[in-house]
Amino acid sequence: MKRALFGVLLVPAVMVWVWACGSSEPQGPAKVFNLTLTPANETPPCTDAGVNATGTAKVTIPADNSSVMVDVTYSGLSSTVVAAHIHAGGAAAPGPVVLPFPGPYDSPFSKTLTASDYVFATGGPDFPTFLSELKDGGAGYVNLHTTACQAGEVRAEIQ
Ligand SMILES: [Cu+2]
Repeated sequence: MKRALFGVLLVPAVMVWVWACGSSEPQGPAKVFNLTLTPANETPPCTDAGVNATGTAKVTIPADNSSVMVDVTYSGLSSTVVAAHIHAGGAAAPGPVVLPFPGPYDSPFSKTLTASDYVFATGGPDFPTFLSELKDGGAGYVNLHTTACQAGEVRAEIQ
């Protein structure tokens, strides 16, 4: 009787322990976003943007939130790409740069960013938590900056 009771209590205890450990590190399934970068997504749009400016960004975040891979293509931009980033924030407003991509930026380019590339926004989450928020959508955006559009020429919210 005592032994049976112990078993009944032990099973939920183990389940709670497994659940607690699993949630102590922000993780989830891998996620892939296929985004279209457009001038209209800039806040505000750059008046000097190329009339045919466009781009794509494939953003891949693995299950363990250890890195984010970004594959970018673009065409029709007004001028040379001088910087490319993931910014924190929603689609409606500019947000801080949190993951600057190292150059060069010739299309197409691929970058893999890890915690050492991460620039903490004031009061912002740590790197794996930020990636977990990116997976949920609406927490950051890809932005390409050019000579003529220093504040950004094409942009896409990661969602
Ligand atoms: Cu930027």
